[in-house]
Amino acid sequence: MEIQKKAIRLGAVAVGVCSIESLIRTNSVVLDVMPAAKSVVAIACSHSRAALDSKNLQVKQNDTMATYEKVRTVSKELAMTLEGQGHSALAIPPFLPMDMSDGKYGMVGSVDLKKAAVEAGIGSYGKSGLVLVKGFGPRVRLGAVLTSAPLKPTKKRSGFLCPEECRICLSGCPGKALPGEGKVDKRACGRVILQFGLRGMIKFVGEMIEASAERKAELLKSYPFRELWQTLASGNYYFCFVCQALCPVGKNARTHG
Ligand code: B12
Repeated sequence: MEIQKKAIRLGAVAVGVCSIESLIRTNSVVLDVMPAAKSVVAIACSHSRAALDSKNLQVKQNDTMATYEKVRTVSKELAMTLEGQGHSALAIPPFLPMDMSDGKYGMVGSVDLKKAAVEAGIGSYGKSGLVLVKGFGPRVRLGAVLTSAPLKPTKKRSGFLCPEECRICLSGCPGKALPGEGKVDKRACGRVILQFGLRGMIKFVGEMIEASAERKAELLKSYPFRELWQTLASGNYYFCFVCQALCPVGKNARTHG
């Protein structure tokens, strides 16, 4: 309970605890991260609604980086607090760095943070596949701390927050990546989101290798090259936020949804 209060004091908008077994059962944790782990503290930190609603892409990207930073800071602090109490504890990366080896390709986190959030009772899956948190909907970034401390699990939420008839996220998805029922076509989503991430980089470098001297000079001055540079310099590789921004749950105020 103390650790949950601390998470809120540090700025998380939701926190809960689940057992490591609940993640092992569903293959949602890479066990060698911390074989001694007994419990998982799951947290959510909130985006700025105005930033996600803005028409300006850079504002959304900046808010995303700041929210990830918050998740990192809060989860690191919680891990250090638990270690100070004599347990082992570590913070899970909320996005990068990821395992880039063959078979994982940077697409599989060491903990499935959505699953951890749901098991810890922070929220529930929405039709978009994102976890919706009461008062914020999907406008949160998730984090987790693994610890050897035998913490008491919080109650799982049974409610489904999506309005029954709502299809806003499904029909609004620019990549047509959301067929419904929480399913996500990762390839279709990635085509839009990761256009200047690793996927964009591979395409660009491939084109560069094949290009004539004249085309090479053109490519170096092109928009994609500038955007790829910015991805590397800033660490942000997200270029779509539509499913987070459109969701009516938690869109206007903390008291809604
Ligand atoms: C790789 C990745 C992606 C990839 C692949 C997405 C995917 N579904 O795996 C791409 C690039 C496509 C992507 C897109 C986005 N992502 Co992403 N992504 C990740 C990342 C880094 C790893 C995902 C992972 O390892 N999954 C593990 C695999 C096994 O999960 P899975 O294939 O989905 O299978 C699980 C589910 O099916 C689940 N499950 C079980 N029962 C049920 C039932 C239902 C109904 C559902 C839906 C699922 C479910 O159990 C399975 C096994 O655990 C996570 C961070 C993390 N470590 O979790 C963020 C993360 C999932 N992404 C996030 C976000 C916000 C996004 C985007 C909005 C992009 C953006 N602008 O930030 C989009 C959203 C697309 C969408 N509507 O889902 C957030 C989600 C926050 C939230 N509120 O839910 C996370 C948690 C990052 C964070 N730290 O907050 N992402």
